[in-house]
Amino acid sequence: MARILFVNPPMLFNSEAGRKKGTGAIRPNVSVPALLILGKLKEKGHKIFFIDMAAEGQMHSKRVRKNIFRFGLENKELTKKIKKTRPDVVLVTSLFVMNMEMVFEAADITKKVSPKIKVIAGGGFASQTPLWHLENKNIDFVVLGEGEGIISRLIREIENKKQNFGKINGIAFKERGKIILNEKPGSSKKFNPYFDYEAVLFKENGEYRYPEKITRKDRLYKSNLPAKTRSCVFYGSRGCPMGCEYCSSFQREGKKIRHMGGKKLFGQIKLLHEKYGVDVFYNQADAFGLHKEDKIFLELMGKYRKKKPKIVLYNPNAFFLRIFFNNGKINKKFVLLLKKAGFNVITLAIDTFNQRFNSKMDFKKISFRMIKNLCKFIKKQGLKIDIYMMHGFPGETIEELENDIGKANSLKKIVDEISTGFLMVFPGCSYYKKAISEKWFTEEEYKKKIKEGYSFSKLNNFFNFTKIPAKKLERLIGASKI
Ligand code: B12
Ligand code: SF4
Repeated sequence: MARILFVNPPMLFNSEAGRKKGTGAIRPNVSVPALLILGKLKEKGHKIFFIDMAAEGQMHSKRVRKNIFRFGLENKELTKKIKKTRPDVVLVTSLFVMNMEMVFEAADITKKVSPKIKVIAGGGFASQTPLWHLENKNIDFVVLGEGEGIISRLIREIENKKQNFGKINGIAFKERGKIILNEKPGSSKKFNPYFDYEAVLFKENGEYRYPEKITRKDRLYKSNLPAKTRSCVFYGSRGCPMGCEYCSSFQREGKKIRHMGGKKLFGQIKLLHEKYGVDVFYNQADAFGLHKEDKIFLELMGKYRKKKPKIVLYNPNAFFLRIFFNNGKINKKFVLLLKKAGFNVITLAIDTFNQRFNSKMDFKKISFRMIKNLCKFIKKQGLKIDIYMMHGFPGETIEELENDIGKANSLKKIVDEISTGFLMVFPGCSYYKKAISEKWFTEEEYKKKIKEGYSFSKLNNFFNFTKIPAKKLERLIGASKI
């Protein structure tokens, strides 16, 4: 059996996007990949270890380049951990394009401690760009797609004297100087996960890794719970049917929602609350609220909270707006169901009021007036609202943006927060494919700009594919925030 260390690397942020040195505002969160992958490996009898460099060192920030700050444990802490745990294999999760460098650093440090340790990268971003990852000489393998189905086969093969990696689907690796890409298998049909909470939630010294004060999105999401309140995630389904052009995850996870079942999901919350003392929970599933099993989960939560009123649920990645409407009317029952289940902030993904760029909503069926009335109804229930907007779509005109911002502004008096982001083109999404094929930029230019701090939260004129001059775009968007 192998000794395996899973690394969640530090995070990089563009300081111009509001995360300045010393703020510690990186919002690390429990790694769902670590829960799933380590769960699988433990089941197979391997000795597992975990380090979350982002969460454990979240208050530690340093400038790495002009505007780029690194949040997380220093590399020497990783070196120490590797020396102490003596792994045969190091797993590094690579979810975000802007963190690519941190993944490479983790691989470099591992090989510095011992070149014999095998380094495997995986995750949404690694799956979209295996070749970029394997360009790093210290990454031996990339797992493509859902890792829990592949990882134990790969580790078994690494442990084998006569290795044949060619037979494992869903990996990319180097062989005699060549990169071999074994197409990923389709996603598993069912979602029946086992999460290893023990390994991920607690540090070696027994301390809880994810106190609520470091995981909350911002002040709006601050509950009135004590500082030591524990937080965790819940993840009940995979897949999203929406197909947004700027999304890099639905291609990977598929459009069909695979749900673990409402009862089972509720069982996770109960276990986390009763066994591990967790009170605050963040949803991480993309399509939460859409599937009938989510309604079953919410009903069960409502009943449970009568006995356990301390529990709070959040969905900081936002609910689809359309699930709040039924046949042209506000689904009041659903709002009340969320309230009873423990939500006190309703995060609404509007993205844009411009139909041209919004495939999630049909504004002929759900008008702006209806959305405004929904917000009023939610507020009447004593809940807070954070609406999420996205700007800077390819081809967007000043009139379109002004219309968008005008509408968002007229909600300002009702809602508590408007979160806005610039459209960022991620490898794997439709816009990226279009950008490469139509030569908006080259892959090399893209990588260079990432290094310079291309970010979701800061306009980069190189990636301004709208019809609006950068300065005007920035000014208009700045004025729309609360
Ligand atoms: C939770 C989440 C976060 C959390 C991350 C917490 C954490 N420690 O993981 C937080 C809040 C920190 C976060 C921040 C951001 N996020 Co985010 N986030 C997500 C979200 C909603 C879920 C990720 C997740 O847990 N998925 C569930 C797991 C099970 O799926 P998975 O990650 O793919 O993992 C599986 C496989 O990929 C693989 N795997 C994963 N890791 C590994 C490792 C190994 C070794 C192996 C073998 C396999 C493996 O196996 C896993 C199990 O099947 C995704 C959307 C999504 N659906 O993925 C966006 C997403 C990852 N985020 C995204 C973005 C853009 C951001 C932010 C920029 C947002 C912002 N405005 O600040 C920041 C970036 C922070 C930074 N600078 O690094 C984008 C990333 C796009 C990209 N290519 O870069 C995504 C894809 C959303 C989207 N649709 O665009 N995010
Ligand atoms: S709704 Fe979210 S997860 Fe679904 S396709 Fe759009 S961006 Fe991706």
